[in-house]
Amino acid sequence: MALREIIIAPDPRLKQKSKPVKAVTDDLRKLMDDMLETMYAAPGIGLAAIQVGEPLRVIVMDLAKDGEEPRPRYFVNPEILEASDDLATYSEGCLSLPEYYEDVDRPAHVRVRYLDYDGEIREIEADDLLATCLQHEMDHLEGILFVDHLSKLKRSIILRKLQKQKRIEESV
Ligand code: K1U
Ligand code: ZN
Repeated sequence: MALREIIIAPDPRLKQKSKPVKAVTDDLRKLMDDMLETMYAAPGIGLAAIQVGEPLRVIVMDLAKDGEEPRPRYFVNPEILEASDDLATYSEGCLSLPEYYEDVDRPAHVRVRYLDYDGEIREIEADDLLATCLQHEMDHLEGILFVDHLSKLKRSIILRKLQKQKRIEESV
């Protein structure tokens, strides 16, 4: 396994739409292993392949709490089959927008079809943090960041601060 660099916004790579995976191969499993290691190291609870520069429809996630057994989850080519009308609000963060957290409203419940680590078709009924995290990561596959759900003003403040931070880091 290897750590990959996480792309920080603003970056045009994060705005691209990821491509469906044709087959779950050993190379893809290697990417998922690297993504999981990168996510644990960050630390985070989810990661989309585009955040490490791979425009593929692949997500890894682990929502286990501190002290619980790790529970890695892998979602390849995920599709939302159903989304509830009722919404849930969660203070979201993103490893590509480090240190910013903002409330985002999303459907409280979703049913998602995907391929697992072994390429088997699965369906999952998700609510609470799992539903939020899945939708956040699936947004990444469309080139959407959680700040795109905020007002234009809030979004531009956050992205301008991140841009400034990048310039400072590039100059040292
Ligand atoms: O960048 C990402 O997509 C990962 C992101 C996932 C997420 C978090 C919260 C709501 C929706 C989606 C993160 O993991 S941000 C970091 C974070 O939430 C966290 C970090 C350490 C411990 C617990 C949580
Ligand atoms: Zn994110």
